[in-house]
Amino acid sequence: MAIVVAHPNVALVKYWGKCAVAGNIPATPSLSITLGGMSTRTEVEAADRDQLRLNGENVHDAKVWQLVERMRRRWTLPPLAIRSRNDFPTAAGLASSASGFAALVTAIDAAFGLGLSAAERSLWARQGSVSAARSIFGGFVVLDSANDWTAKPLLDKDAWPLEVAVAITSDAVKATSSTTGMERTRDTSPFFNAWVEGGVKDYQIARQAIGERDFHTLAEVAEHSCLKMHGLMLSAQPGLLYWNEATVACIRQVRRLREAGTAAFFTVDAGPQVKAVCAPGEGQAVAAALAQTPGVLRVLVSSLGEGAHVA
Ligand code: 2P0
Repeated sequence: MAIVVAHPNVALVKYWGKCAVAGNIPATPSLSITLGGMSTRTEVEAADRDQLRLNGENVHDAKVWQLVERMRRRWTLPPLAIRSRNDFPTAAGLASSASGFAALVTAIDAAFGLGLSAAERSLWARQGSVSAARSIFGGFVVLDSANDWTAKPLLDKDAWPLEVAVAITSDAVKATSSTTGMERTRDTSPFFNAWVEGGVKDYQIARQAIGERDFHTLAEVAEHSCLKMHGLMLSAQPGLLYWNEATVACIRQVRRLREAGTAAFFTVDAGPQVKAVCAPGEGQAVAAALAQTPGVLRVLVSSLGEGAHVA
């Protein structure tokens, strides 16, 4: 039996699209920050049959059991009881699959003494969900083709303690899953090749900006990566639109704040929530401004968090 806590992450240079090969390999490198203020808590223990409870309900999740079956080809594992709970909305663009698969792999490793390194856990987590490879680590994390597409820590969370205000604009489960949306984008968007080509440059600029603690450059490249990804999504057939009215209002609000001198930039994932990444000490003020924005249900403020770990 093991209990593990993992946190979602938000990509500042986005992953959207897979290589057309087996193994859930992303088409571009990505870079993220792990959010300590939101958590997935997962328990794994041997049972008489496989069972999965998510947020207190019995569910079937094919991706979970595909990953477990893959691990069973490598290790002898008993039937598993998996109980997982998120303290934030599930499948709503807040990276619940990232924290979920990072927690699951870490819990299986701990429960059955597999002795995996963090890099090996990242590789297994990636096979469940690409973004999960990054949630194995805390702080600033990179995922690129080096080391077989396992993620690596880039900078410790305390070395540049950015804050993130997350504006929740809907608790609904998204209409199109990320995996489906990405397949559609790769198959139908005329912009997909340009997206893949540009991703490497964005990634290099962001890495360097983090190394130099250059907030302005990081803000520019992260907003560019985000808006380019959403432009790419819109160019699929049928087009993917994950935003609602409040998403747009929040983006405008963050732009106004930055023009007025607040060190904050926005990013949006495959859902309608807006994450405002803020310089140290700016999170509460940005959260207060986002809370006043029409359509915002509530705002969470998060500092950077640790990688997946036994509780
Ligand atoms: C990211 N997203 O880099 C991007 C930005 C959403 C937008 O990774 O198919 O759940 O399971 O590998 O990792 C969401 O996709 O997709 C995601 P799969 P995943 O954070």
